[in-house]
Amino acid sequence: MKKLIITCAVTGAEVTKEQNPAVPYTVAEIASSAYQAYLAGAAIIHLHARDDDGKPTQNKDRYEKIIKAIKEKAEDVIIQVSTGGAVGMSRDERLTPIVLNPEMATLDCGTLNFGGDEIFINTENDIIYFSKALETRNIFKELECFEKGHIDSVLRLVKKGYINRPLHFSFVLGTNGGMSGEERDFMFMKDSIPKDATYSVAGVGKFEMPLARCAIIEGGHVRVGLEDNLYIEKGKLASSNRELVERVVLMAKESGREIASPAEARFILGMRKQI
Ligand code: KMH
Ligand code: ZN
Repeated sequence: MKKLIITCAVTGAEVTKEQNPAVPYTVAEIASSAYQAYLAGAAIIHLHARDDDGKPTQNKDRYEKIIKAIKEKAEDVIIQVSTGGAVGMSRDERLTPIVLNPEMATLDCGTLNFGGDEIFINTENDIIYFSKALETRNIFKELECFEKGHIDSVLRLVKKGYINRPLHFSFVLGTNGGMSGEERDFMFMKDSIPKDATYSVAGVGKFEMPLARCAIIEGGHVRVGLEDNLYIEKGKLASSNRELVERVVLMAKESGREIASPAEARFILGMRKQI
């Protein structure tokens, strides 16, 4: 089996310090949390930016400062900027950080309810617009799919030439409004993508660790982090992103799966031809 690529989603746009004081906001906090996750085994950092008070922002300068601070310590780590941003942001606001030409970025592949009155909007034209923006800059796409219909949309857009290979999916399961995160949901998702595609799974909340285990066993890859889940176990807050990554590394060890370095992750995903 291929080595396991661990992505750490360090802060996101929705979770708060009130929910878990370990959620990083400032440049220094996000960079330090990302570095600790990298030391524990994360090859990819899924990055959102926040203002010092925690408000989500897609501001270019803020991303630039965070990326610089991460790279100062973890030079080879893969930075994956979010183009999802936060609910309510416009297309172009969401795309702002790609002007920094990061190695990787998310491409959200469908609209979904996001709890209460919130809708995370990704129309077909949005997806085409985002895909073109990323491909023009040669930024590697992670195709975020929150339910099976999103995979179907991707495959339709691949056929029409709007999304090009390599196809690397992220199944984000267990959101409030998306597909649930039971093992059968994961199996359905992974069996629905082309054979030459790769995938990572991000289980939200209580689904994080059980789905990480499934992906480890099935040869997929894993995303964990405070963006997706605030707890290390039922009723016990995670002390850091690092602790969540360490838990995955332990599970991988138990299953005999080695952890991919950033260089190995680039090769496995087809971002580079050689390690
Ligand atoms: N914060 C969500 C609205 C992504 O990073 O691309 C979107 C999100 C997905 O987190
Ligand atoms: Zn995100």
